[in-house]
Amino acid sequence: MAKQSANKQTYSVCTICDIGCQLRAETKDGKLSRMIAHDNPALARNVCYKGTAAAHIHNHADRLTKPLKRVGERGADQWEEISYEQAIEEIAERLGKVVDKYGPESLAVSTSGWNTQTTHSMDRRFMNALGSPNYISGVSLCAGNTAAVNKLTYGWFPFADISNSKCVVLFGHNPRKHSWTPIYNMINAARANGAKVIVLDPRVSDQAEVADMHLRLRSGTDAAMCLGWLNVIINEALYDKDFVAQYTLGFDELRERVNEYPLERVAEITGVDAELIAESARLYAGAESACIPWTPITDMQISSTSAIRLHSILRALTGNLDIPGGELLGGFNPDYIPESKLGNHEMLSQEQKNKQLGSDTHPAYTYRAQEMLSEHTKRVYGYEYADIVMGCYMANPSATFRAMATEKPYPVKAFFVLGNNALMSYPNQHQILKGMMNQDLIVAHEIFMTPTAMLADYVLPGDVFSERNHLSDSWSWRLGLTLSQKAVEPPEGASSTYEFWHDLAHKMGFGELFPWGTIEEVLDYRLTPSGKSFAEFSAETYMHVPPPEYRKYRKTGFATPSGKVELKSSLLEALGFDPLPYHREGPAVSDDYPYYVFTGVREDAFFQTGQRQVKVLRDRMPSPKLFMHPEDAAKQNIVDHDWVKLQTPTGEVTAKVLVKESMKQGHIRVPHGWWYPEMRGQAKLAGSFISSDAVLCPDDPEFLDYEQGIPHFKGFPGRIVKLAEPPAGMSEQVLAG
Ligand SMILES: Nc1nc2c(c(=O)[nH]1)N[C@H]1C(S)=C(S)[C@@H](COP(=O)(O)OP(=O)(O)OC[C@H]3O[C@@H](n4cnc5c(=O)[nH]c(N)nc54)[C@H](O)[C@@H]3O)O[C@H]1N2
Ligand SMILES: Nc1nc2c(c(=O)[nH]1)N[C@H]1C(S)=C(S)[C@@H](COP(=O)(O)OP(=O)(O)OC[C@H]3O[C@@H](n4cnc5c(=O)[nH]c(N)nc54)[C@H](O)[C@@H]3O)O[C@H]1N2
Ligand code: SF4
Ligand SMILES: [Mo]
Repeated sequence: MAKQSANKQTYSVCTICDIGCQLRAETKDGKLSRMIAHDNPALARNVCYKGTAAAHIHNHADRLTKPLKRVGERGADQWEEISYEQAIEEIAERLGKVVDKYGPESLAVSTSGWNTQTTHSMDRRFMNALGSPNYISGVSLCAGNTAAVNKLTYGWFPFADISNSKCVVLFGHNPRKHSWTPIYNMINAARANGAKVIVLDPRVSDQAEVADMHLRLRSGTDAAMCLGWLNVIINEALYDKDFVAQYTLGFDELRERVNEYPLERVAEITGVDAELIAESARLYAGAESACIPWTPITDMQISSTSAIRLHSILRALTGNLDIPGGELLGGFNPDYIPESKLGNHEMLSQEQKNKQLGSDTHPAYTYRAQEMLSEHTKRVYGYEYADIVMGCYMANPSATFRAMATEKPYPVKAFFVLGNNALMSYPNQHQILKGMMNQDLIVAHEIFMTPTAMLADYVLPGDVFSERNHLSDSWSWRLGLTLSQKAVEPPEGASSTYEFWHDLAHKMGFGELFPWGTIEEVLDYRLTPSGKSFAEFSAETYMHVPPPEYRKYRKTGFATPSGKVELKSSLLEALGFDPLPYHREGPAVSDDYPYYVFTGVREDAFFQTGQRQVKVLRDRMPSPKLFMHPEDAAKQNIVDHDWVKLQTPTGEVTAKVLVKESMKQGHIRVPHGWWYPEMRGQAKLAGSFISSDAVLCPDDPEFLDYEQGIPHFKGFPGRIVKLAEPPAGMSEQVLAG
C-alpha cells in the first residue's frame, strides 16, 4: 500500500450526508468538540457546514442514548427505558414467534445503506441466514437502483472521473458548496482544466448559472432527451465506430429505436429547441473525454430504467467507458473483501429468493434480474455478487409496504428499520403508515426519535461516526479505502448496527455465522487481502487509492451475458420487457392540476429528512419552501412567504412560497423530508404528514416505472391552493423564517 501520510490525529469519514468527506475530529474531556477540515490541502475543501456542525449533532440533547420499549399504543410515543441486553433478548424472542407463525419472509428490513457505515452487510447476512429476501433501502431511489440498472448494460456501475474530464454533463444533478461538496470541487477542477459543462435542468440551478450550455427540459423527460442526443450522435456518425463494432451488441436495433425520436419529436416532448439539443449532443460526443456523473434525477421517474440505460448507452457509444476523464469501471477493491461477500447471498435458498416482494412485476434490482448476471460478474470481477452501493438484490419497497399493510401476497409482520426514516423516504406515506400499524414487531435503530422510530416497539440508540472505527470503500463504487477513526466513546446504551445484527444472531442461534466479536475484527478480516490489520492500516495512512487501470474490458470483456455492452438488453428481453430504451409519459397536467411538480433540490442545511432539530442548521432553513415562477405566482396572487398547499390527486403538502425567476414557468418544486421535531407530542408523528413529499405520488403498479417499480417524483401534475392563514401549530421560528 502506498504510504500517503503519517497518521497522528483522528480522521473521520463524515456520514451526515452520503458523499463521505474525510474530516478531523477534535476532542475535549472525552467529548467531540469540533469537526474540522482536512490537513491535506488537496482535501481541505471537501467540507460543508453540516460536517462542521457534527459536534452539534453528536452531542445534541435529543440524541437517543438509552434503549426504549414502547408502553403506549403504537405511535403514541410513550416509552420505558430498558437495558440493551433486555432489548436484544425480547426482540429475538418476538422475532422468533413471527417467523414461526408466518415464515422467515415475514421479516422486512429497511436501511438507507449510506448512513450507518458499520453494517458491513450484516443485515443481509442475518436475513440470508434467517431466510428473508425482503430487504429494502432508501438507495432504491438513489445511486443504488442506478447501480443495479447500469449493471444490466455493461456489468458494473462506473464512477465518473470528473476532475480529469473535458466535458461534464449534469442531468439535473446540482452539487454545490454545501451539497455533495467533493463532487462540486471536482466539477470546478474540471472547469479549471478547460472542461465544458452542460446542464439539463428545468430550473436555472446553481450549476446551470455557470454552465456552458443549459437545456431547460420539462421535468420527467430525460429519457426523451437522451434519445434525441443519440439521434444526433448516431445519424451524424459522432460515435466511436471501433468501440461500437468491437464491444457492443444491438447497435442496429438501437438505431431503429432512436430514429423513432427525430429531434422535432424530442423538442416537442422536452420543450427544448431542436437546434440546442443537436448542439449540446455534438459538444458531448465531440469532447476528448466526457462524463455523465451519476444523478438521482433519473432514479425517480416513470422512465427511470430507460433513462439510466440511456446514460449508460451514451457513455459507451462515445467511447468514454474506462478512460481517463470518462467513466471508470473500478471493480472490487483488491485490498478489501467486499461487503457483498459478507452478505452471504449464496446462503439464501432459491425458494426464498423467489419470494422477494415485487420481483414478479418489477424485477430489475431484485435477485431475479441481478442473479442473471452472477456468472458474468464472477468471470470478470472474481465474485458473483456485486452489491454496488448496496442497491442490488433488493425487494421493491412499494410491494413490501403493500404486503405489510394488506398481508398480500403473504404477511410481512416484522419490520426492522436502521438508519432510515422509512415513513417519509419512499412513495405513499399513508400506505407505509398502514403497513407499520399492522406489524407484530417493529425495531428502529436510530440516533434521534424520528417519526419512523415513534412507530416502533423497540428503539435502539445508534452510535455516530465520531464514535466508531471504519474503513470506507464507498460500497464498491469507487476504488479507494478511506479511514474513519473512533475519536470518542459512544453513550453507554448505544450500539453500532454491526453489534445489533451480531448480538441478535447469537441470541437466535446462528452466532457461528457472526464470528467477529468487534468491528475491528471485521475490519481486520476485510483487510486480509492487503496483509495488514486495521491497526496497521490506520498507523500508516488515512487513505489508500490503488492506481487506476484503464480499458480493462479489452482483457476481460464486459460482465454481461454477451460479454459486450448490451445496447439491446438480453436480460430485459428475457424478463419480458422492451430490450431497447424508450420514453414514457407520466400522468398529464390538466385544468384541475395544471403544474408539473418535482420533488428535490436538496436543502443545503440538512441531509434528507435529518437535522431539523439541530439549531445551527435549522436557523439556516427554518421552514419548508416551495418554488414558483413569478408569472405563475401572480396568476394566483401569491407573493413570497405566502403559505400554500400543493395538492395532487393522492395527497397534499403545506409549505411557504419562494417566488423565483429561476423556476421554469409551469413547474413547482416541493422539498423533501420536512417534519417538525418541535411538534413532538402536539401533532401526529411530529408533523410528518404536513409537509412531506412522500404523500404526493401514488405507487400502485401502473404508476411505477415498469422494470424497477420506481415512482414518478419528477414532473407529476399538481395544483396550488393559497392559504388564508398560516397553518396551525407552527412554531414562531417556522412562521417567521
Ligand atoms: N419521498 C422521497 N423519498 C426519498 C427521496 C425523496 O426525494 N423523496 N430521496 C431518496 C434518496 S436520494 C435517498 S439517498 C434516501 C435517503 O434515505 P435515508 O438515508 O433514510 O435518509 P434520512 O432521511 O437522512 O434518514 C437517515 C436516518 O438515519 C439516522 N442516522 C444518521 N446517522 C446514523 C447512524 O450513524 N446510525 C443510525 N442508526 N442512524 C443514523 C438519521 O437520524 C436519519 O433519521 O431517501 C430516498 N427517499
Ligand atoms: N445539502 C445536501 N446535500 C445533499 C443532500 C441533502 O439532503 N442535502 N442529499 C444528497 C443526496 S442523497 C442526493 S441523491 C443528492 C441529490 O442532489 P442533486 O443531484 O443535486 O438533486 P436535487 O437537488 O434533488 O435536484 C437537482 C436538480 O434537478 C432539477 N430537476 C427537477 N426535475 C428534473 C427532471 O425531470 N430532469 C432534470 N434533468 N432535472 C430535473 C431541479 O431543478 C434541481 O435543480 O444530493 C446529495 N447532497
Ligand atoms: S458534504 Fe458535508 S455533510 Fe456531506 S460528507 Fe462532506 S462534510 Fe459531511
Ligand atoms: Mo440520494
